[in-house]
Amino acid sequence: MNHDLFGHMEQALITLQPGAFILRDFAGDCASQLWQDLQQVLSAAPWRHMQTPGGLTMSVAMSNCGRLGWVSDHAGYRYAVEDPLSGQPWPPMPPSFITLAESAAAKAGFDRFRPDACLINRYEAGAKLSLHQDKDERDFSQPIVSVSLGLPATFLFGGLKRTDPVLRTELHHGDVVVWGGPARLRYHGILPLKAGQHCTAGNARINLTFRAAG
Ligand code: MD6
Ligand code: FE
Repeated sequence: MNHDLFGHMEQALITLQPGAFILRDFAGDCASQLWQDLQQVLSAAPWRHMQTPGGLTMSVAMSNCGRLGWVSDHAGYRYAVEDPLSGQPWPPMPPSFITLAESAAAKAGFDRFRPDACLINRYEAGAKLSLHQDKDERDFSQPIVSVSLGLPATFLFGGLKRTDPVLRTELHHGDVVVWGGPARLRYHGILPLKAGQHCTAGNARINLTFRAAG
């Protein structure tokens, strides 16, 4: 982190690959507000382990907020306006979420990003996300903004083919990844989470991914 002459923090924009940026600690200052608002969302749309189309139970627990929510079941992956557990619309995206996502996107050069979906992932020790592409969204010209909270995890950045070489980086509480343009369809994943304790999130890593899905 850099300090300018007046002591303000300069948040570094690190280019990982063309179109993929890491904003280290970008969400650090608002993390406690995000955490508080997240509890509100989860009281309406609690954690659940979805089924893959192949019938396996995902190790990552999920929820959503915003107009659209990402769901997986025997019928496949898609965005849905209702929470299948409650039959109700997903809870609205808290203003703190929207402000953070739009300002991170703008910092990375995507100043027209207006998310309508926020997928919320919870990893406990051993939970992982296998290499995948995010391709259920309508408009690939819009980026994805990903916010990490709680325990650190190793993020895998691959290429456009599953077998391409994979880059690794550790994501910490408050780090934001903006992922768009030529990086938008790259394979990526999360290695199995290592056990630990985080002062806010306890034994878990929480990830918020914001998308313009519809
Ligand atoms: C996670 N993230 O960090 C899972 N996808 O828990 C993703 O799958 C992801 O972080 C697209 C863009 C950024 C991401
Ligand atoms: Fe993804």
